[in-house]
Amino acid sequence: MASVEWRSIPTVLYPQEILDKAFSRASKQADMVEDPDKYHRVRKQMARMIQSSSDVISTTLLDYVAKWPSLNALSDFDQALVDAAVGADDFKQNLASLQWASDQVNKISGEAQRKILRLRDIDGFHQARRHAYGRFSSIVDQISSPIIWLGDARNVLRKLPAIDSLEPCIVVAGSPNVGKSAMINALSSGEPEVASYPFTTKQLHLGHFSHRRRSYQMVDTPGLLDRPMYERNNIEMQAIAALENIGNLLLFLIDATPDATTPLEEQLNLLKEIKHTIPGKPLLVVHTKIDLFDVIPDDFEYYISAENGEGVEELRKVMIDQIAADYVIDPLVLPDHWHREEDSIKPLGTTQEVLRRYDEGKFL
Ligand SMILES: Nc1nc2c(ncn2[C@@H]2O[C@H](COP(=O)(O)OP(=O)(O)OP(=O)(O)O)[C@@H](O)[C@H]2O)c(=O)[nH]1
Ligand SMILES: [Mg+2]
Repeated sequence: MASVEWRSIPTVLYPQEILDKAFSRASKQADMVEDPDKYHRVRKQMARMIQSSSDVISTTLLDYVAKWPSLNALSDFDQALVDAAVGADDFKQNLASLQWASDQVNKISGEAQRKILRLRDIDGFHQARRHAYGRFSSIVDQISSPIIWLGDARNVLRKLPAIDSLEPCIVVAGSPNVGKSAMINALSSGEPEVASYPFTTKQLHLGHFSHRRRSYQMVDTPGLLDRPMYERNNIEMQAIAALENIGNLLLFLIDATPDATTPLEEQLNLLKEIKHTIPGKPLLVVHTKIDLFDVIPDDFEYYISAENGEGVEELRKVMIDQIAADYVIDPLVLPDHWHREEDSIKPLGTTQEVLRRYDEGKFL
């Protein structure tokens, strides 16, 4: 399950559309009032129009507030993405103005209803209703820029990658064209998801594979970790911090073929810089496009070809082992390659715990 389902954020109506919806619903409600006495009929109709239009406006606005994810509940990574994409402060403030407007509309509606109770003439009822409508429109007008902002932000947020912060995540870095996307495709079971990053026009590949019931995510970092520090802006730095936060393992890809877009020396400089930017994160250096080599150089520790699949399964195993080694915090949860020695059987916890872990595939 993804931490945020950005795609389920509802469409945001334009301010005028909200008012139209409210007033047309209210007119229908007024038509349904039956009373042979004109005085009582008009009074009921006007009261109902005020009630019904304020209900529509306020529930529409509150529904937006409820359906938009609350920033504080998001993972650090998602918060950084939202901040990079649309600005976290704007996000909070604009949602808060919707809440404010909803409260105002309810307040005006209550006042208008009470006024109608005090009035004694048909003209007065009409006037009270018109006055309330005017005030509703003015409130909705006041939040038209937040509403329009939310509509635009929704279109940006819908394209964000949904990364599950509870599952392991492998961050793939390297200079342009080294084969990051191709590697993710080669390792993924099924079609990788293609999402947009807010800070680059490039597309981001998000791949998955599973192993022993755990889902491993792989994320591309186009335009993010592939250029020198001084060229990066704040937003990108923030995204890097977020990647650092969510990533369990960093893969640095090197294209050492003579035709590589970036000279090898520059790629190695970038590697140095990344080690410096993201210190303390497990990092594997992987040589790509191995099919273009006649002989694999001795100093290539890890290598793959997305073209013919060479090295792909070996790399997968190394990544799983590396992540598992990192995940072992509970001494009772054993790493994947753990095996029992006959003479050193350790206590494994209660039968139930053992069965549960067995069930989770931890002993398989
Ligand atoms: N021969 C060969 N070509 C490859 C291999 N992997 C990628 N390529 C080619 O290298 C080029 C770049 O591959 P991508 O996967 O798009 O590289 P990238 O690092 O994602 O590039 P950017 O996202 O632009 O930074 C493409 O033309 C691929 O076909 C490989 O294993 N062997
Ligand atoms: Mg790519």
